[in-house]
Amino acid sequence: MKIAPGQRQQLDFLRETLEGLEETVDRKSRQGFRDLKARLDGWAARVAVIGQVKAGKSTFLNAFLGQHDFLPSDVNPWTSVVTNIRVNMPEDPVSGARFEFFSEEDWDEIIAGTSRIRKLTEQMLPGFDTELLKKQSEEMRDRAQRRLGKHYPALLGSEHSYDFLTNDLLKRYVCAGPGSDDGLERDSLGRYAAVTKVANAFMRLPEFAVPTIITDTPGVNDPFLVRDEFTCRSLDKSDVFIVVLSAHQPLTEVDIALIRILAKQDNKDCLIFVNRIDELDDYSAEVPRVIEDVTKRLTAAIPDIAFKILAGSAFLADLALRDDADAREMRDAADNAELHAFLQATHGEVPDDQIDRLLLGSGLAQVKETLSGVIDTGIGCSQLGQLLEDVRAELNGIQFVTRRERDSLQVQIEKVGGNPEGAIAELEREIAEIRAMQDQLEGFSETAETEIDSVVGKAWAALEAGLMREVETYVAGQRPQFEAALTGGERGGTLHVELTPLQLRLETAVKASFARSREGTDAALSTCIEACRAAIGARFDDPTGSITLDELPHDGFSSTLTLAKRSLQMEMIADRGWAFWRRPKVNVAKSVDALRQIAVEEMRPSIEKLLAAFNEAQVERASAGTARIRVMLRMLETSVGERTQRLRRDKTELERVASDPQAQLHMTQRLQSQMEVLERRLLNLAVTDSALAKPEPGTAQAAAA
Ligand SMILES: Nc1nc2c(ncn2[C@@H]2O[C@H](COP(=O)(O)OP(=O)(O)OP(=O)(O)O)[C@@H](O)[C@H]2O)c(=O)[nH]1
Ligand SMILES: [Mg+2]
Repeated sequence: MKIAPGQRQQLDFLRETLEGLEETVDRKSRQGFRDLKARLDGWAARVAVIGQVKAGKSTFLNAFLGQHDFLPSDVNPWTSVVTNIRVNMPEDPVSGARFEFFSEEDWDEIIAGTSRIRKLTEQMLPGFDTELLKKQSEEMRDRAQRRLGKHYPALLGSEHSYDFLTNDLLKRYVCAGPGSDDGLERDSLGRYAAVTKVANAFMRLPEFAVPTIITDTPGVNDPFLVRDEFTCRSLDKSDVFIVVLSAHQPLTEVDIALIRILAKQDNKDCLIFVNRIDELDDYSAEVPRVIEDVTKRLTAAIPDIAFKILAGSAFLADLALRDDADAREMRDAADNAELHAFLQATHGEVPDDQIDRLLLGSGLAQVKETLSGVIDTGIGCSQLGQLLEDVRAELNGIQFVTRRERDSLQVQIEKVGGNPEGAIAELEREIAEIRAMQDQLEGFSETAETEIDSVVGKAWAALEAGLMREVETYVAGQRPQFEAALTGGERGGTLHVELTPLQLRLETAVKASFARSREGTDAALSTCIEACRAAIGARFDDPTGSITLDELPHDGFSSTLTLAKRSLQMEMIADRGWAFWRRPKVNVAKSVDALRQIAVEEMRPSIEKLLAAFNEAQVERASAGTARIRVMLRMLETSVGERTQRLRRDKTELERVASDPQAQLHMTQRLQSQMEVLERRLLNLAVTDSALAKPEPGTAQAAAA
């Protein structure tokens, strides 16, 4: 089957349209369409595979790509580096890989981010998580230095590229595991894993109809917190998530928290794959029960989203791909009565061929079909829809300019035999008027930009204060817990403070802030557009009708970046007086105060990242909006500039021909042939415009129709 054929049609349609437009328009108008084509060439469906350690993510992806043993998947070593498999990206090499290494700044960020709270941690919280993070990142750097010796400094911040990629080569960069430090060949396993930030593998697979970037991630509860950090960052870039769960241990609290955050992000789709069903005892009976259980728990935890839940076994799919002798034996073992009963119960058939039975049982085809639908009707639609809007805006701008050109030619033809001086004076007056209008429009646009800058700046500052306030309030609210722990008879010891409710409150605060910022930005933008339209209205046919604020990026905002911590651990601070024989008492006020400091310090890096992401989103929306306004102004500028030039030329021409009937005739003929060129161009543009207005195959409208 083909994955995302609908979006293929849409991509082809857009590319053909852009190429056609590039040919139709004159040289100076081409750049706009070239830029849009570059955007189109960079587009990819982005799919991330996530899940707990050893759920079978890498095995699943290998089966998905139809390449047994491509991504390292075994008990040891484990995946420790985010790996992007870039399929059918037009600008990429057809095979090979590029590995990007950590830079000095990346290390500093990880280590310095924790040193600020080191003292606090040592004083009050032995064994606190962030200490572990720091320790791990230092260990990781040391290990890298030890293993790489004199090559280490040269590697930092650089990258390695290969024309061909083998499984062993990939292992060197993306695997970690016990034994990857010492006792192994220098060249082997995980040699570069500690310094690799991200791995990119390039391939062409005909099964994928559109460019797709598939990301394999380290398990989310990877013992390496540093890696968790990078996994979270890479997730923000994906549009579809495939959460791989293990059938015999489905849906932990961590899974639910993760799915909740992912599913709540705008325009993101979340597909659940319950893997390893072959390990269940009686899977024809167990699989429906597991699916029901997962569905029930997800519906309870996240009631407003209907999840796509599928079950299968990456292992069975992998077996079907292999052709070694071991595999043959394993296939025979897996192809048992249980599998047959399962196939009969779920699919109503047991295929004759063994490979077909294994593949059907693996559930892979269903995942492909579901993913294909998700790309075709979900992300693909919305992102390419946005691009289509921008193509139309550019096209309408050019139509407008061309029409003006034609009209002015028309006027010229009429005036060649008339009164040149009067005509010139009239045209000059018109130029002055247009210039005044342009100044006015510039003014509107500047006002809007200033206003937006202020909205964005204020939103950021208010959110920062708001989030810190939430943390403080939350901690203050923990006092009863401390007191309850006391009356419960506890003396000293450790208290665990759940952060999920705090996260929820932070999320609500961020959402509300974003909504306010968006409202302010949108209001400034639409006021500007309306003012511009009113100013243009009287003098021109409105060239800006196609410009709207539809489909701007980031209608809302939420981020995976709040994931970093799930609970805080707090040592109760004891009051030890001189009477050391008494049992120590917990000092509630001091403990709450200590918790407050810890929480503030601990949450700060996450909050800073959240703020940065928030800011990026609001700035992106604002920039996209102001870019549309600039397109609008550019439409006018181009036409006005050309017109002014032409009028000057005309003046000289008119003076020359006024007294020479032969020259008059020549000029009229020349102008008429220019007119014909423009008329033809306008006709072509109109045809493209109406094609763009129709719902194309693969779009949401077409799917609905
Ligand atoms: N029986 C069975 N084993 C599986 C299945 N999927 C994966 N495995 C095995 O589980 C082990 C771990 O699989 P991986 O693909 O490395 O798991 P992962 O999720 O990528 O693990 P990390 O990268 O460490 O997070 C391997 O030995 C696989 O062969 C399955 O469907 N059934
Ligand atoms: Mg893996």
